[in-house]
Amino acid sequence: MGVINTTPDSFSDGGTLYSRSRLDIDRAMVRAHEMVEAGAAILDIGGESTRPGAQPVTTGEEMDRVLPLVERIAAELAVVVSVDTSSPDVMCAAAGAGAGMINDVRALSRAGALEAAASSGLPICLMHMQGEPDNMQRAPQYVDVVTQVREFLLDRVAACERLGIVRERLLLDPGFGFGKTVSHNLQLLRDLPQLAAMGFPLVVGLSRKSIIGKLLGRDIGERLPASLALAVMAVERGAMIIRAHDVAATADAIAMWSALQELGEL
Ligand code: PT1
Repeated sequence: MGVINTTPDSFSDGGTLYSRSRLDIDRAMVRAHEMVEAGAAILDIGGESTRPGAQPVTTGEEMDRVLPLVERIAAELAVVVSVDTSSPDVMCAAAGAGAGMINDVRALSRAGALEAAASSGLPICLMHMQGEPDNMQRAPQYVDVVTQVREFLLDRVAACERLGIVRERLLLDPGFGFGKTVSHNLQLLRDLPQLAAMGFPLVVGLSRKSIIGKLLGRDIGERLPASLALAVMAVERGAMIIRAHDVAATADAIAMWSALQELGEL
C-alpha cells in the first residue's frame, strides 16, 4: 500500500505535492503511476494529517484535497484506491468517486461513520489509536498494550457486524505510532502473530515513523533502511499489507522474504 498525502503538512513528505500552496494533481498522478509501476496494489489517499501533534481539518477541505485524486487514480490506474479518512461524508463521496477501500485511523468512531462505511459496500481497515493525533503522544498508557489493542479491535469488529458489515470486508491495524511509546510499538510488533491469529488481514504502517528516530537517532530522510527492516519483520509476523512511502524498495525487501518463503514450500 503506497501512501499519497495530499496534506501540506504531512510528516514525511510535507507539501511535496504542493505548488504555490495548491495541491498539484498532476504531480500527485506522477507519484501514483510510479508507485503502481513499483508494485503497489493499493494507494492510500489521505487529506488529513494524523501524525503526532497534527490539527484536524474541515470536511470541506479534506474533500477538496482527496476527491479529485481518488477520481483520477480510479479512472487511470489498475489499483485499489484506499481513502484515509474518519469523515462519513468523505467516505460516501470517495466511494462515489471510485474508491475501493476505506482506511479509518479512528476505526469508524465518528458519528455516522459506521453507517457511511456500511452503505459504501467497501472493505474497511479499522485501526487502533489511543487519544487523538493532537495529544496521543503525550503520555500513552496501557496495562497490556497487545491485549488492549486486540480487545479494542474486536469491539470495533462487533460494532461493524451490528450494522451488517460482514467480517470478510474488514482489515485490522494495530496503529503503530498512534498513542504508543517505543516499547508499546515494539511489543505490538513482537506479538503481531497474536493479532494475526484474530483471522483478519493485518495492515501495518511503520514507514519513516518516529520510533526509528527515537531508537536510531535518524531524521525522516534517513529512515528507509530501518523502515525496510520493520516491513520485513511485520510480514514475517503475519502482516498482509504494508503501508509504505518507498514502494519500490519495500516491494524488493518483501520479494526477498517471499523468495525464501517459496523455497520452504518446495
Ligand atoms: C497507519 C497509518 C495510517 N499511519 C493506517 N493508516 C498514518 N491504516 C496514517 C510517527 O510516530 O499506520 N495505518 N494513516 C501516519 N500516522 C503517523 C503516526 C505518522 C505516527 C507518523 C508517526 O512519526
